[in-house]
Amino acid sequence: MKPGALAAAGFDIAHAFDAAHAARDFAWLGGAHRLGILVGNTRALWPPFTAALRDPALAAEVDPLDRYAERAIADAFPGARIRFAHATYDGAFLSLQRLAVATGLAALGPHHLLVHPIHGPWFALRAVVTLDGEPPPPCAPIVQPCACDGRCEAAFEAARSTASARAWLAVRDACTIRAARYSDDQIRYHYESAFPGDAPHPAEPDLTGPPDGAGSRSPG
Ligand code: B12
Repeated sequence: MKPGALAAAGFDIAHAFDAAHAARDFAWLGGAHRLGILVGNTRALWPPFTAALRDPALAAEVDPLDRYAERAIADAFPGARIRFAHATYDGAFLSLQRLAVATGLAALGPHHLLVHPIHGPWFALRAVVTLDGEPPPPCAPIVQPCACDGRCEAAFEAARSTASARAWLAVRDACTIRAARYSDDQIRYHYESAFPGDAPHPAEPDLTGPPDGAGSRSPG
């Protein structure tokens, strides 16, 4: 495990948990490894990722951020089992948000975003890694860290009938913990690719179902 390499690549969240304990609720985690690590990022990802994008081969990928995350996380954990947030396993995404809640990384808000005591909703999950090693003691879920007046829920309800990047950004912006807000550049990358166009349109995809992958860059 090379935690320095992980942080240098911009993945500044490495939340260790007891994988054997968590596997009681998340059967897909079951296996020989006892140490689990949820890997994610905050706004710290942006400088190293944009520097890596100077590589034309990476920039030409359909989803450069997913490829970047796969390489950097595999590099940091040689030989470990890595499951990614953007990939499907047996046809389904892994419920990494629920794993983050169960292992005490963050709380789930009514807007379906995880809220971290320091970063608020301004962080992403990229992968869960399981490997040999001594896990920390099991950690209870944390209490909701934000002083929410329900504004995020109202923004979520307003956004879910649209495919508007602005409406979805308003959901995250409604959170009272906002010091770690992404840079404009990072916001543009995530939101304009996830929700192209700013007005609802009948031809736009149904947001209640999972994305079909092609052309939809990894959410962050
Ligand atoms: C599919 C998906 C979507 C779909 C949601 C479809 C749906 N009905 O679930 C769409 C394309 C709409 C979407 C949108 C966004 N997503 Co998204 N998404 C995912 C993904 C890849 C899988 C979610 C999933 O199906 N999990 C499996 C099921 C079994 O888990 P679950 O716990 O039962 O379900 C959870 C979610 O599905 C969610 N949910 C359930 N119903 C709905 C309905 C809607 C409309 C939305 C938005 C979410 C949602 O709530 C559940 C509990 O958390 C995850 C990555 C991951 N592997 O977790 C990212 C993820 C949840 N998304 C994320 C983000 C940031 C976004 C966006 C902001 C996009 C962006 N620009 O970055 C938006 C808006 C989200 C918001 N609430 O404001 C982050 C959340 C980070 C955080 N702090 O919590 C994740 C973890 C990806 C990441 N790299 O970090 N997403």
